This record gives sequence, structure tokens and C-alpha cells, in this order.
Amino acid sequence: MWGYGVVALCLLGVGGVWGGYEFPAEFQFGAASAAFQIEGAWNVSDKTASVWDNWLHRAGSEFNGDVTCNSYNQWQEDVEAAAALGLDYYRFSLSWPRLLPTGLPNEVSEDGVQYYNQLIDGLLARGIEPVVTIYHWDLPQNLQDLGGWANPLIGEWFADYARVAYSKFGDRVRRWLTINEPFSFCVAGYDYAMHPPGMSWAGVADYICIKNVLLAHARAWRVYDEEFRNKYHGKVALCNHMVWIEAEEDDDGTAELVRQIYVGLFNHPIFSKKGGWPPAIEQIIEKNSKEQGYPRSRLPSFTKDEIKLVRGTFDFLAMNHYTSRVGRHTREGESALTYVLGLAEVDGVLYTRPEWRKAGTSWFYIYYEGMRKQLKWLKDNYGDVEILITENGYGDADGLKIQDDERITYISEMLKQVLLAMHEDGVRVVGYTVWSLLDNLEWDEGFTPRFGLYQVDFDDAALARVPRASASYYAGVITSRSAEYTNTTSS
Ligand code: GBH
Repeated sequence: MWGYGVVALCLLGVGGVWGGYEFPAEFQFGAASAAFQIEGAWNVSDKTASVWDNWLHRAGSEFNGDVTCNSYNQWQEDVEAAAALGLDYYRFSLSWPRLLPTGLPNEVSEDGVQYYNQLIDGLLARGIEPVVTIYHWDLPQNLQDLGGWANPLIGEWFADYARVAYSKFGDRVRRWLTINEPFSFCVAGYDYAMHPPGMSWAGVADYICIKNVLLAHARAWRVYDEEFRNKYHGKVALCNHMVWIEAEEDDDGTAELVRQIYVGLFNHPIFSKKGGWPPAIEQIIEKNSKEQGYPRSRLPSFTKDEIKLVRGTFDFLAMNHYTSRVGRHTREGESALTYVLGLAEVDGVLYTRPEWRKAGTSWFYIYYEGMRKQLKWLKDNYGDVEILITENGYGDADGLKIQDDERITYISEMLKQVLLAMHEDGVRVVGYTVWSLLDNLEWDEGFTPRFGLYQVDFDDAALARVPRASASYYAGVITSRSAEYTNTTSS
């Protein structure tokens, strides 16, 4: 089907090394946001505090989410911005404490429901599909006080919350993401205290969090499957962050072990035929734990029933991808530099190559080929699954800036890698989502990193959404089905 376009472009010599492939007509383009990062209105009506409200209200924090983009009141401007791009879908998240003030479903906030009803209906009226993340990190503080993601009951609490979301919005929402990036909150929240709840207990607390997330996702997927699928015919998936782990030439197998930790822990239990933890990692952590004097593995095991509960709980695979690292074994005299999610289990270190340019946030190094390699790895490990790229985008620290050529280059190069993965590696990618529609509150990094296709000046009370050059580039991608970017505007 793509053949004609490819041949034509090659004859014209436009293709370059990436082949000049085009996106098929059914491929979809979207943009994303998350409730805490854009809504503001943190205490209106019956909404209670989330862990992020409280985390950024602590003494010494120079910013908070009280207003941010004020999307709670200015959501119509977000819909207009999405419509101006010609998006097929807009991915946003529901705020748990806005919908369920106690965290539990005994009370459902009418104002909360009305807010999301308006947004969903507003999108549909402009022909934009709402793709809804049920949980994007803003846990009700009430539930955190009971242990949050470390309390095994969170699986029931989350499934109850998901049931409310499906029953209120499932008539109009056909694609659901249960939980956004457990890697991020289980690691930044439990390994090194950069996110709430602010623990630093790598190798114990992070693993408990991950196991509970998998069970919570699985229960929520099964609620949809058993109670809503026949009526609404929608799709549900867990949404995972994936850092591509590149191997050195003399790699001794460590890089693949790190992949099985960074991506495998979150995906193997769901997508592999057998289910459960990646076997190699499970064995290594059990052995390490026993040698360290623990009575059993620090990686909590799954019972047979839990393996069955989690296995197969997907309708597609949702991947957020931004950046890559090289992973290798520590060298003689070098101690493990980081103990971040299990690296120490395999004596691994991560670093970046000098040619991988750093973008505008601490963790963001650019390696375009990582996108293609990560997609291919997913196919090799989990088979021919439908993949939706639920986030990719470019964060700069350049302040207000309309002519954002670096962002355009990044998106364009990443889209070329997606096309290569689809055409040359046969990976079934069905859509691509830019993070983010708007500049917003970048969690612990405040308002400095900017990811928006639309600029927002947070010092201006109007909080106008102003399209950047990347917005018109992306609108062009959507109509032309091509990733090509010709820089004609700047010198
Ligand atoms: C995603 O996180 C999030 O889903 C989204 O909300 C966010 O705004 C967007 O991407 C852009 O960042 O210890 O230095 O790694 C991307 C992955 C994982 C990057 C957590 C920041 C914590 C700081 N993030 N990580 S660090």
C-alpha cells in the first residue's frame, strides 16, 4: 500500500537514508496532556488534595499546580488548539481526587464529572477522539496516607475508580490508558525521593510499587473486559515509559538484562506467553536477596493466580519514548554509579554517548535510532502487537520562543524512525502522540522545561495558547502523511 509513495519519493530523491516512507491513511496522530500538569483549580468544589498538590505546597517549593494552564476553566481553548492542529485524538487524564474526593467510590463529584463531560463532548463536536488516561500520578492524598502504591489494597481502589470512569464516560471514550508510566512514579517516588511519596528505598519499595501497579492495571482491565466491553467495544492498555538501552560493541549481556529490568518488569507479566516477571531478572534478584540476608526475594513474587490475573491484560501496547542510554557492566575499579531500579542487581551502569545532544531537561539525551530499536525490541519480545506511541516530544529550556526548530527537527527525525520501524521491521504502530499540546507544569522541574506545540506564558494572566512553528509543522504532517521538514523560515 505504501509502495507507490515510496517509489515516487525515491525517484524525486527526497527520501534520504530513511526511505521517504509515508504514513498510511489509517495511521492516527494525537497530542497529550495530564490533569495535574494543566488543570489548576486544585481545590475548587469538592476536589481534595492529590499527592502532587501537597508535594509542591511543601515549604521551599517555588512553584505549584494551583493554576498552571488553568485548563479547568480554559478547556475550550485546548479543544480549539487541538482542532487547529487537525488531531485525530487528544490524550488527557482524569484527576482521581477531582472525581472521587475520598479516593473511594462512595462519593462521585458531580462537578468533576461535569468537567470531563464538557471536555469529552467538546472534543467530539470537533471530530477529535478523546483518549483517556485514568491515572497520571495525582493520587488522592487520602489513599497515600494509607500507603498508596505500597498498600496491596490499591488494586481494588484503582479498579473501583476505573469502573466509575468507564461507567460515566465509556459511552464516548473508546481508548483507555489505565496508568501512566509506573517506571516514573515507582522509581522517582521510591528510589530517590524526587516524586511523592519521597522515599529512597531502591531494590525494595520500587519493586513493591511495580507489583501493585501491575495488579491494579490488571483488575481495571478486567473490569472493562467483563462489564463494559460488550456494550462499548473499547480498548484498554497500561502505558509504559521506555528508555532504549543501547549495547556496547563488547557487551557481555548486561544491556539486555537492563532492558529486561527497565522494560521487561513492566511488560513481561502482561505481554509474554508465560506471564510473570522476566525469568532471568527474577532469578538474579532472588539470588542477590538471599546473599544479602533477606529471607526471600526483594522482588515480591506473583502467585499462580496473580500471574493469570495479569497475563494478557492488553488490547494494545502503549509506549512513551523520549531518550536512550548505553547500558554496560561496571568496569574494574568502577563502582555502580547509580542504584536506579535494579541496576545494582546486574552490576550495571548507564551513561550517554558524547554525540547524543542534551535537550532542555536533566534526563533528556537525543538518540533518534533508539525509537526504532525500542519498537523492534518490543516486537521481538512480545510478538506482533498493536502499538500506540502515547508520548514523544521535545523539552527545551529556552523560555518563550515561537520559532522552535529544534522541536520540529526532533519530532521529524523521530517520525522517520517510526516509519522505518513500520516499513522495514514490520512493527505494527497505529498512532503517534506528541507530548505535549501545551507548555505545562513539568512535575519536579517546574515550568522551565517546555514541551508544548503551543506556548503558554505563565506570567500572563490570560494564559493564551500561542501556536509555535512546531504546531504548523505537525499540522502539515497530519495532512501530508509525511515526516519531512524543510527549514525555510529561520536563517
Ligand atoms: C513523561 O515522563 C510524563 O508522562 C509526562 O507527564 C511528562 O511531562 C513528560 O514525559 C515529559 O517529561 O530522575 O531525572 O529521570 C517522561 C519520563 C520519568 C522523566 C521521570 C523524568 C524523573 C526525573 N520521566 N523522570 S529523573
